[in-house]
Amino acid sequence: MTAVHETPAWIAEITMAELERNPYPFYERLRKECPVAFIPALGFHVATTKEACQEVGGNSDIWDGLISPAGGRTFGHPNVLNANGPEHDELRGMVEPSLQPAEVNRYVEDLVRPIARRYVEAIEDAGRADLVAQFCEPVSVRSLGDLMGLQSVSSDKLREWFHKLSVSFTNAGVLENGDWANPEGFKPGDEARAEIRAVLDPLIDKWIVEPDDSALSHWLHDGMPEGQVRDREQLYPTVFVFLLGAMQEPGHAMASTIAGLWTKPEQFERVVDDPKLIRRAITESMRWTSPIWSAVARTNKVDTTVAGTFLPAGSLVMLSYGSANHDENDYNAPSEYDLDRAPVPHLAFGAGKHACAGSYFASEVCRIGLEELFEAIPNLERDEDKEIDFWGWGFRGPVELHAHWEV
Ligand code: V55
Repeated sequence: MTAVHETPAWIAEITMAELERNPYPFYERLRKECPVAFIPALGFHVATTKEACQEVGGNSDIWDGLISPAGGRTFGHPNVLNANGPEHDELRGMVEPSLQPAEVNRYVEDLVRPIARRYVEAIEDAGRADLVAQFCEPVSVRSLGDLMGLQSVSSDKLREWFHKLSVSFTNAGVLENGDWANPEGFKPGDEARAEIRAVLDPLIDKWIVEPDDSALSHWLHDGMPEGQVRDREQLYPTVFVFLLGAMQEPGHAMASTIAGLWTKPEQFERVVDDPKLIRRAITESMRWTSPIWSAVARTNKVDTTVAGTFLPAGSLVMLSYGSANHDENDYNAPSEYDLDRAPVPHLAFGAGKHACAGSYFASEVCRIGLEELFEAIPNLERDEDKEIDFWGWGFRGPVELHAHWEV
């Protein structure tokens, strides 16, 4: 793949480390100067405006779903993000039944509320906590873990797995010759995958002969002829997708909602006092700091031009939804968290055929988690002595979130 126009010098100087620390300044400039740009450090194009992301993400006549080379290295194929046509229909049809809103409504209160209560109870008497490690991440992984049938896997193990897979998935940097810039960065993902298989293989063996109501048991059996199950090699790549993004991102979203509200103490107060505002607070946080900031791509089946950039067939264009959600054409002062902004739809759940299958489930996990947290600890306050650092280019959220309260 070659860049068709000259890459401006400043783009050639972008490094992975800078993108991970704070991608916003680069992407602000890209939106203005070159909305679909080839980034040498990544070895592919990025689409950075809302219009370009909608055009590329939403038109499956020209564009196939694709993950980055580092994503493919981490998950293997076939996975639901990378599959297209009938193969995608099959995998999407497999994961969707338990995530349909009507189905989520049937189970989500009974599933998530006790989990959220349990993790609130574990911190409420201490008067202080890192809400990322002690609340947002555990509530996120336990909720999905129990839905999938992974009750026997501890929350800490599920957190470790998504962290390791995430390091590997976003290890996108390449050298000028196309080789990986940091091959060591795939080791954590390789370790996690081996451990996941060792833990899940016996569970799968059991579900084959004793189906139950867990999502993974349904993945094995649903839609298969009597007496047959899906081959586990067809499931594992999509299991890894779930054990990364679906485990990690509701936690990111919850933490970013709290961090966003802390930038406007008056808005924080209003949401704590009126839980009906929690949904809106979450929606604005997904726009403000999109948990899946830049993690899926598309590839074009024919030559095409987007936002003035010619893309020969077979180009890889990363959808920078976290940047699209700061597009100045759609949002005033986009870098500000504002509960009261006009509810212009965001792209945090993507677009088109590959739009997030878990958007409703994820939002409900966040809503119930924050309802329980604010109800039990209404005097929750930011620990002003601790910085709030956001980190991540592929996936983004606060690294830690220190709070204290009177007990
Ligand atoms: C995405 C979603 C994932 C994941 C990696 O960009 C990337 C979407 C739902 O999980 O693991």
